[in-house]
Amino acid sequence: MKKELVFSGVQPTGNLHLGNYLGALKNFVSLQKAMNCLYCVVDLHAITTFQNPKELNSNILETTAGFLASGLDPNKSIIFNQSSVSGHAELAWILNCVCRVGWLNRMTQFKDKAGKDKEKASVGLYIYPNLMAADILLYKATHVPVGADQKQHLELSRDIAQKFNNDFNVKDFFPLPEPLIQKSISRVMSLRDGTKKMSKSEDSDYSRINLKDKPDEIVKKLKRQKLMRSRLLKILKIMKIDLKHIIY
Ligand code: ATP
Ligand code: LTN
Repeated sequence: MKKELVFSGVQPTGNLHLGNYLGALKNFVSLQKAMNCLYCVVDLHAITTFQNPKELNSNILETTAGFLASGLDPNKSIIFNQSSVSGHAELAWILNCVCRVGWLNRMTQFKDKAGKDKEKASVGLYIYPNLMAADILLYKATHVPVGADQKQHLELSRDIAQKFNNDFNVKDFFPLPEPLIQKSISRVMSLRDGTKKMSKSEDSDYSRINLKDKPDEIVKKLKRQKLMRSRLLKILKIMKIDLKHIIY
């Protein structure tokens, strides 16, 4: 029988927000009850865009604290930092040689993050999805809880696993990992621009609700939000906030 194992990662790029919680962390917590789970703070992914070394160190600790505060239990799940296991970078190199350039060229996250001047993006940002595939395949993980924005990367991980198994004639060596994406809330949108997802690295702190925000800060942000009414109502319902608190 196939051994089931859950793996997921979160980048230490800033404050954890409502999107991270509803899209990923909430699911991490429920999965740890029934399955073996590995949850990783992916610092090697974070450095694909510039990180101040001191801030990165503190963000690694903050993200880990956010994991625990959300309900991850170190007695049930393995929680660790990516760069402490050299196998992630080693397998990523091998997978760089399996993945095709054409596959990476289709990745929409690279296009969004690299912006207009792609020539100036780091090579790391371009091959970021191969490191993500390495994270998962290193442990032969079978299930990967993520937000909807990571679906394309997960499909690429499956393609890489399949090509490796075929090229080296090792059927089933790497299991094809299954994405676990929440049905009800898989993508929480930015409070400032309803066409973009809420994200840690967006400049304006008014674009997101951080898990550490105090109630009055949350109300202040919600009063300034630019979401469609239906999206706003959905967020308010989850947060158990009455509409009257945010309408003047
Ligand atoms: P960054 O802005 O630095 O890219 P991020 O906020 O997008 O960071 P990640 O660390 O890339 O967060 O993602 C961690 C997990 O949270 C992933 O599973 C991702 O799919 C999920 N996630 C991130 N943003 C959202 C969102 N707005 N809605 C739902 N899920 C999200
Ligand atoms: N790319 C993911 C973070 C990530 C990840 C992983 C998620 C890195 N490695 C392995 C699931 C499995 C993101 O959320 N930006």
